[in-house]
Amino acid sequence: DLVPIRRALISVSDKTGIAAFARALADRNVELVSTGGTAATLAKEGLSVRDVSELTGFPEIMDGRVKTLHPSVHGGLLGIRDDAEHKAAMDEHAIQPIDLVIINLYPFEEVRFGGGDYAATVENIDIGGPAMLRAAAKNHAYVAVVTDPADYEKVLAALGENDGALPYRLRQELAAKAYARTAAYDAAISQWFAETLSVPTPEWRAFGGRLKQVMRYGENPHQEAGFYVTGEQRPGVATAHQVQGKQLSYNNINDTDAAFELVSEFDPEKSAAVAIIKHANPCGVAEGTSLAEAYRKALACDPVSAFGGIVALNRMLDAEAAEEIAKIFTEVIIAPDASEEARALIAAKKNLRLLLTGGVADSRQPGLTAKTVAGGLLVQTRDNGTVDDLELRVVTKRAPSEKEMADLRFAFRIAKHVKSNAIVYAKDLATVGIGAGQMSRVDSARIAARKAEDAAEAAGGAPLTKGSVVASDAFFPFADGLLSAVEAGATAVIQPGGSMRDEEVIAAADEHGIAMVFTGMRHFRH
Ligand code: 93A
Repeated sequence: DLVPIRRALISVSDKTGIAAFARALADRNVELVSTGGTAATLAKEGLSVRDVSELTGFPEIMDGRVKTLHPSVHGGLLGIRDDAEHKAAMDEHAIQPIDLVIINLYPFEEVRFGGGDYAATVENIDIGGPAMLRAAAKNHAYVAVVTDPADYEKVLAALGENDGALPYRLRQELAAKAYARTAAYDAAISQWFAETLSVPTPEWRAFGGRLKQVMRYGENPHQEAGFYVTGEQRPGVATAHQVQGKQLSYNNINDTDAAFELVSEFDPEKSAAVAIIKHANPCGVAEGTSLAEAYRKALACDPVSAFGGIVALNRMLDAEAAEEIAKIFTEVIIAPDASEEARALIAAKKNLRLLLTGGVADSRQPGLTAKTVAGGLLVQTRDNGTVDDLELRVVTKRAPSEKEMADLRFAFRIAKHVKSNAIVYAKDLATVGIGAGQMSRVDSARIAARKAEDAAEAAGGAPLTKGSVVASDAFFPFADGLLSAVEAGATAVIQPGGSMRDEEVIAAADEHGIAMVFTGMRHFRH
């Protein structure tokens, strides 16, 4: 099952490590054939390399759009070496067998996510590269295909161990990798079209990202898991730099994402914002003039749940905030950046992971999200609606005061990131009670109020819901949810509106002197 490697075709956009790899092949008397740019790179390194146009007897044309798309190349990749007819065809047309191809593709993802314009993005759709990858992978019985520079060393080691040949098992593994790459590549292209046209793609890039990390386990220890990245350059958990601490777990990644997406709703130029997340739901969020102040306010919402939580910040972590956060057990901190002093403080807590993103995400950015169901995949555009872009309509006799309005906007911003049914009490730009994930809205309202009472009791004060405002992610179907908020002490309400019983709910609000605004936008999150 060994294939001796005599001729290699090299065509790479990412030229990392290619010269050393090619040199090692040349040292094993492997003939090198290459496309224009790659051939030039290798020649500059003093390697003797044949140009692919010499092999095809045809020049590269159309700015390289057609350079390897030729029967001499594809015949050399696809020919079954011990099939009489294939051999006869190869002889008749002077097709030389290619035993090894080393290809990585035009950087479509980099150009796309790097802000390349339409024409540049289209031009970076590689056609010849994927064709060769797929051809070589199909004929893995006779050909080895390498597409990841990380595999160069492995291939050289195998050549060394097998006297210049490559074993079947390795060729199979490399073929699998080649198809994973072309699948992800085409998925990224279709995804780009879908986003450009602002419609979910019919062929979603299902699991089409690149494997970034294999987790010890998934949501539970008996489940296996991996983290795939799409290449989208959105500041967040996938692109962040981890400064310290052990590997993130599956749940950590999920929660860290929820945390950072939430603080990304807050413009760092306007205020410092902190979110503390547990099980993908916030248990405290606040804005402040400093991160430390915002953190203290966020923590006061539900200090019990915050234990072992994930903390996200919208500004550079400073020493004062680092000191505050380090006071209780925290799993992960994610922030755009961290000062030297803050890093040193965090370094003393070995197990605390610190992730730096380089910035906050754009909450208005379009995009797609996906979720699996049995036998399928649900795809939708990202919920990039923000309260800032909505026209809030006062529906009650009393209009909210300026202060109430600020808290209402704040609360609705948070409600978007709380699992439905979501009820969020807020006061002074801090959450004071959050009810999440209940099957009935009135239960969420009661839980939120009770959590506020618990927190107040622990702190020895009056429940913070007194004189608070409340946000609901979807309309109140009945007046009961609203009445429960009134009972807790809320003075103003923000909700989408649109219930058949809106009139009833508005009347109940008026009766209690409550100010209420409708957003016209719902933020379900399941
Ligand atoms: O424009 S292509 O789709 N047409 C081709 O025939 C072709 N052959 C190889 N792109 C093609 N390639 C790609 O060129 C390879 O996948 C590789 O990414 C790149 C290497 O070009 P160069 O060696 O000129 O730098």
